[in-house]
This record gives sequence, C-alpha cells and structure tokens, in this order.
Amino acid sequence: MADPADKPPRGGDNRPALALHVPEPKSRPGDPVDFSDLDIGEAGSQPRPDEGAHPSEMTGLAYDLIRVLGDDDRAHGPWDPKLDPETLRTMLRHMAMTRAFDERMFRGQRQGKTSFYMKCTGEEATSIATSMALASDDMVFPSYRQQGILIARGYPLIEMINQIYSNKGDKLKGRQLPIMYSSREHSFFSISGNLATQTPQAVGWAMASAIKGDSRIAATWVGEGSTAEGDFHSACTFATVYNAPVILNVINNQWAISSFSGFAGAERTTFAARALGYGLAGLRVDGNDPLACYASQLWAANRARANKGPTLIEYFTYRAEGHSTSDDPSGYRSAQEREDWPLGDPVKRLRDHLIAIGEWDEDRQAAMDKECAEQVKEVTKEAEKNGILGHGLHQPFRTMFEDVFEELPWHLKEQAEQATRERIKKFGEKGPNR
Ligand SMILES: Cc1ncc(C[n+]2csc(CCOP(=O)(O)OP(=O)(O)O)c2C)c(N)n1
Ligand SMILES: [Mg+2]
Repeated sequence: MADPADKPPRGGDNRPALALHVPEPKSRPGDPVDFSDLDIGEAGSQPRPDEGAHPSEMTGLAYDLIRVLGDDDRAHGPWDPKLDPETLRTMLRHMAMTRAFDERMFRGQRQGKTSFYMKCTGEEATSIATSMALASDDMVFPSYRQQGILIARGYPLIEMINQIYSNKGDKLKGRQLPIMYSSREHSFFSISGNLATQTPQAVGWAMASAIKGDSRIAATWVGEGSTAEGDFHSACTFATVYNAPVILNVINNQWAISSFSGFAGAERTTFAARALGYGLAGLRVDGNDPLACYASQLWAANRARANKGPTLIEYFTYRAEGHSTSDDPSGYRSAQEREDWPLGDPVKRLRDHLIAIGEWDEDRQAAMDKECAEQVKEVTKEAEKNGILGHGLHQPFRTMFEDVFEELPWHLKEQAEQATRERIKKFGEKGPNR
C-alpha cells in the first residue's frame, strides 16, 4: 500500500494556485488590428498529395494554407485546378449574383419585408467554388450561410425570396425561419437552426449511399463555432469508422455571432487539425481563394468517390459583415479587422485573375454587376406579388396543422377548429389567414 505521506498536500498548503484561461480576442472596437501572426504561405507552395493518400502522410496540410492565386493574380502550383475561362466566368457570375442577392435581401429586411436575413459577404467562394467541384446530384447538407450553393445549382431566385418572405408562394409554407431553404430536386438538405445537426446527417446519408452501392457522395458545411457541438465530433467518428463518402467543410470565418473563434479552440490548433485525431484526411485552405476552394473540394470528392475515405477541410476566411440582420458587430469587434484582413475579397480576387489572364475587363465586370442587381430587383418584385411580411398573404393559417400526421388526431382537430373560430372572431368572416 502506498504511504499516505506520499500524497500531495491538501489544498491550502503549498500547491500552486490554478488559473482558468478564458479566451479573449486580440482586438475590440476601436483597437488597432494585428494579423501579422497569421502564417500565410506563398501561393502554389503547398504539396498536393495523391487523392488516396493515408491521412498520416499529409499532416502538414492540416496546419498549412493551400493557396493557388498569388499576389500577381495568377494561378500557381500543384493545386491549380486549371479551369477554363468560361467556367471561371460562371463562377464569378454566381459569386456576383450571390452578393447582389444578399444586398437586396438585407435591404428588404430593413424595409420590413422580412423578419430576418443572413449575408455571406466575403465567404462566397466557400460555397460557390466548392459546390461547383461536386456533381449536381451529390447531396449537400449546408448551414445557413451557403445560399451560394443554391445559386450555383440554379435554384430559382424567386423560390428563395418566397421562402424569405414566408409568403403564399413559399414551398415550405412559412414553417421555417427565413433563409432556411430546402430543395430535394437540387439535392439540398433542409437547413436546420440547430447548429451542427447537419454534420451527422450528412455522414449518415453518405453511409446509406455506400450501403446501397450508389455513386453519390455527401458534403456538409459547418461554421467553426459550431464545431464545438458534440454533433460534429460524432459525425467525425462515424465518418472515419465507416469510411463514409463524405466531405466535412468547416467554414472558419473567425466569428460565431459575437464569440471569436478562440472559444471553439482556435487558440490551440487549426480546425483542419481536428481531422488528425480521428484519422481523417485534413486540409486547410485559403477560403478567399476560389481556385483553392474548388481544387480542394474536388480532391476530397475524388477521394470519397474512390472509396478512399472522408476529408475534413477548413476554409479559412473572414465574416465581413454582421452575423445576421439582428446583429451589430461594431459592438464587439474592431472595424479595422475587415480593412486589414490579409486574404482579400474572393470576388475581387477571381475578377483580378480573369483580368490578368486576359479573359475579363472592368467594363464587363460593371455590366455583369448591374445585370445581377437588375435581375434580383425584378425577381424581388415578382415575389412581392405573393406577399411580404405582415401583408397576410401567407399560407392559410390552418395549414400549420397539416403534413405531420397522415390523419389529424382528434385533439389537433379540436385545436385547429378552435383557432379558426378565434381568428374569425378577430378578423371577421372575410378576414385573412383562416
Ligand atoms: C445548437 C445551437 N446552439 C446555439 C445556437 C445559436 N446560434 C445561432 S448561429 C450561432 C453562431 C454560429 O457560429 P459559426 O458556427 O461560426 O457559424 P457562422 O455564423 O460564423 O457562419 C449561434 C451560437 C443555435 N442556433 N443552435
Ligand atoms: Mg463562424
């Protein structure tokens, strides 16, 4: 038996006091910003392993930053996806359209046409370039900031706006928060407000695809803050155990509403390095470099399709705007951050690349931006005919009781009747929303 005298002394004796570490962002409103500690390697200098490589052979890429577009606006190195100019222009157009759409919807919220909207400014490449590297029937499980996927997949803008306005054209019948789209036809899984739930769902879908001997893979997008949820870690475990054909995209925009990424573990390691402990392939990518976004997603898609295993990819980017229309970032972070952010703007970087290779010019860009803004404006007007917030032109009130049970149980029937009676009393026989 151990001698009790060997035990460390009890508290209050001469043991050192413990100290809890509470992460604190490096700058707050009004402070100068310093991004100099970021290790941003030269574009083209990161190795591109074989798509079937064992995760242990590529640990360096979980800490590095895969980049293709250099300061000279040209593509460099082994990750250059060598896309033709037409594809690059399509990518640029999707990105410009997403930005125009965001601007219009944000304004619509300020005008009281919807209750809520979320922009993806500065993060367009992480949804558009990545989804362009997937097949159109690969199943995507996005978060709320990947509207670019729907735009890239050709989902009609009017359907998006109907959903945002929760009007009578809304296919989801006003049952989802604005921007929480869903489209089976576009292999776009319903967005959930419960963060990170999409990650195990994507892995489960990918496992089912493998069980059935299908050829489609799954991809999910999750914010860096949301990786602190248990769901994300279960997803990683299932993905590695069953070698699921799935891509786990972590969008590290450095903020989770007002919490900086340190609260999700960013002070200690990279999000891509999470992959290592699970035995997943891990890549860390410049999320503002559309070519690097495309190339890394294609690498992971080819790997998954060849049954070589899942990949976790961290896209390092910056949330240029507020979290949502309900947020004001000037209360918790320095405005200088956006100015000084060293990886630039993804739309501008792709535009400058196309100009540098002689496939684009400022005039064409201006014309395209104008066209996108006008198209969004027109479609918005069209959608407004179906109603906006508060105009009563939403789905009939009673539909909230439908589509859950094949046959409405008696107690819900009673509730529906009572609700209708009360609304008639309030609004009259010809009143709205019955
Ligand atoms: C399970 C859960 N916890 C908390 C929230 C509230 N919430 C909504 S968005 C958000 C921030 C998420 O940040 P991040 O994952 O980094 O994504 P980003 O908004 O930056 O794209 C939080 C905490 C939620 N919706 N669900
Ligand atoms: Mg975030």
